[in-house]
Amino acid sequence: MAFNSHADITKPQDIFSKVTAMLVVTSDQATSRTAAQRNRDELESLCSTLGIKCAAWDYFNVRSFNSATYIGSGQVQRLAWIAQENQCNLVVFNNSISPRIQRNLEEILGIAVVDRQEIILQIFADRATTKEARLQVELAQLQYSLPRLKRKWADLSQQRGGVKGAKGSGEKQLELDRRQAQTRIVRLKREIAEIERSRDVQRRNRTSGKIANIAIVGYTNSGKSTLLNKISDSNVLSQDMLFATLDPTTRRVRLPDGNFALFTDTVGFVSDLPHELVEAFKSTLDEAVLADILLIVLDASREDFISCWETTRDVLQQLGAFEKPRLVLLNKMDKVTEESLFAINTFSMSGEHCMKVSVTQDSMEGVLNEIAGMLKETGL
Ligand SMILES: Nc1nc2c(ncn2[C@@H]2O[C@H](COP(=O)(O)OP(=O)(O)OP(=O)(O)O)[C@@H](O)[C@H]2O)c(=O)[nH]1
Ligand SMILES: [Mg+2]
Repeated sequence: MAFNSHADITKPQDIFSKVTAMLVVTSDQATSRTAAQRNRDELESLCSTLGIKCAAWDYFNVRSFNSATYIGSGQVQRLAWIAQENQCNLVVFNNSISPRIQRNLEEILGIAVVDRQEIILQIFADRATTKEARLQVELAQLQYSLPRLKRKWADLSQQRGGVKGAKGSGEKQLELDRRQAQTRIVRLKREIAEIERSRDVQRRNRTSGKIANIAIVGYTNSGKSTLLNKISDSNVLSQDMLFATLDPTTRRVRLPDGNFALFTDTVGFVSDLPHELVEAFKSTLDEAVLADILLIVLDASREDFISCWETTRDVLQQLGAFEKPRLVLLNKMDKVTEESLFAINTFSMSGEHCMKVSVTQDSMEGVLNEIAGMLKETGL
């Protein structure tokens, strides 16, 4: 049997199509209700990106983590009741859950249980169009599903219950699948490394010259591609959806002082990006590391823009790029509500180098002027 892809293992598209989900947000006492609500909203928008209908949600306060079911048996009963009342056939946890807990919950509830990480991986899988992005997503999915392979074979053994010898063959198949998955992982890593090598050559050409590199980074859906399109007359896909961009695009832009700079649009960030994805997309995320200046786009019209800022800052810190000269664009000012203005003004007075803009409404001349000034300061 040839091993094709992750889809052969858990068939996520089967799980996600035509499903009605119940969302579960867990937190400890320290998490405020507003933060839980925000987590819920983001989880719902991630789910609806995949076409999953969310019919119910609940907030579980986890005082002590239960190693078998995470939330404890009493709470599982409540979850089961709500899911049944709302005719849900999928439960989505906002936090990561271990393969063991996932299996236990599925057994008790009798419906599929997934976590936010699996939802994000599936969105990336749906979005990946180029060869590199597809390989990177497949690698991330395989690494995520390897410890979960048992789940599928446990289900199969159950269906085959009573058939003599079936359990043994299931286990053998599991071992075979594991080995095939591991071989595929090695192959994928090799192929990705090859693509990375040729990308490195291109990058070296880009960075060896005198021309400055600016990475456009930030939370997903903040307006990064819209900005690149506007300053370079390109047509990178820009849409009101999460993770529209997976591959970096670089464009040469003439600055108001007559010098040229290379602007690179990058993959968007989200809080708790699955570590398998961060690892697989390392070379794409490295665009920020290689840049001379970071242009951070923040959607200021989001009530939780401060959390988006914190996530962006954390990802950049993890990459070791946060200390680079940076300019924060507080974008979508045309959509900002009165209530958010105070938080936005507080942010802009915090000492962070930032500008209030509306990429869709304003000319980007001011932004490009600022970049030209920063380049002069850094001697580029
Ligand atoms: N109202 C308003 N909408 C904007 C503005 N800038 C961008 N948008 C909209 O925001 C949505 C997301 O824009 P994108 O440029 O695709 O965002 P992105 O950061 O590239 O997103 P990903 O690639 O998904 O990470 C689009 O529908 C844009 O039209 C703005 O200044 N005002
Ligand atoms: Mg984009």
